[in-house]
Amino acid sequence: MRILIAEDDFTSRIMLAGVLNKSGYEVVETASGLEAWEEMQKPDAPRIAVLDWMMPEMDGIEACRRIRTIETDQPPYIIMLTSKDEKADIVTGLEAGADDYLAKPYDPGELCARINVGQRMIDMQAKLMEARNALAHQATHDPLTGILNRRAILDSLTKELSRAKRNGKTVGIGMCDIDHFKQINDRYGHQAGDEVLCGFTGIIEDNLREYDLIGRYGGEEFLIITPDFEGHIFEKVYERLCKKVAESTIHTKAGDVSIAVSIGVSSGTGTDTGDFMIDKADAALYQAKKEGRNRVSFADSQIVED
Ligand code: GH3
Ligand code: MG
Ligand code: MG
Ligand code: MG
Repeated sequence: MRILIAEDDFTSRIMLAGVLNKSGYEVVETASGLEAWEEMQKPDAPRIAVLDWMMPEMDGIEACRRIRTIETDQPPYIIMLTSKDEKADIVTGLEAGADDYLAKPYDPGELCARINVGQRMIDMQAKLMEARNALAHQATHDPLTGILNRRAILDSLTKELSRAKRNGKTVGIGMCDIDHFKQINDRYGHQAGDEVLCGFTGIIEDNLREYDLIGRYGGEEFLIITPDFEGHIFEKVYERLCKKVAESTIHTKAGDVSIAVSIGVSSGTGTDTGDFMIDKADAALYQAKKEGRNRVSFADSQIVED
């Protein structure tokens, strides 16, 4: 763990660095508040800072105030070192954003104990952030396939439509439904069916551009969002995806499985709603199924004309 120290007095700085080095910390030494402020703005800044109160140029309080203006979800733990131990000054230090303070001359053992508290706070903060990120991931992803879930892909569609409104471009969506999927479950078992769903999303992801999106709409139905497309390319993307799925073999524990998919495609601009686009894509999907499956049907035929 790296610790930043800011101490203008040379002897005090050497002593402080010595105590911390001895306790196994890597020390970043600075001799003024300004230097400390510069160090703490770096992307890999230390997570604990021990700031002397009285320093020329910029004191510890001002450095602390500035450090607290940095927008981050990993704020550093700041300990102020002060020879002033009057109540009002302590209040000023804590109000400037310090987490703790220690009066000079300090006892090295106490300093290390307080730094350990800081370390515990930082570890706890990291665990909380990890848990928060895991929850956010769970709330937006499908547990089986790992792709976006229904809510998240619909949110993405709303976002893409508002972007289209700003830039005047078109958003395409493809509602995909695996053909005769029930038969795959019946023939190979439900677990193999699950593997096929994962294999299917893998094939699609491998063939999408990085700014295209796929989400699980429900069961064996998936929604693809293709933003910013010109009409003719737009058609080809979905045709290509449909062909790729039909050509691929998905390996499962129950054996190799071939599948096909039907896709209903619609397009919208910023003035359309997601619901309207999905209704149109659903109708096109129904058409693709009716015409024999393993094909793409377009709701807005004008977009495919060059
Ligand atoms: P169609 O070509 O008309 O789409 O026929 P289909 O058999 O694909 O359609 P149907 O709606 O009759 O069946 C869909 C099946 O998908 C039924 C359901 O058990 C299965 N399914 C839905 N979710 C999952 C899942 O998470 N895992 C597995 N293994 N099967 C699923
Ligand atoms: Mg000083
Ligand atoms: Mg279905
Ligand atoms: Mg189906």
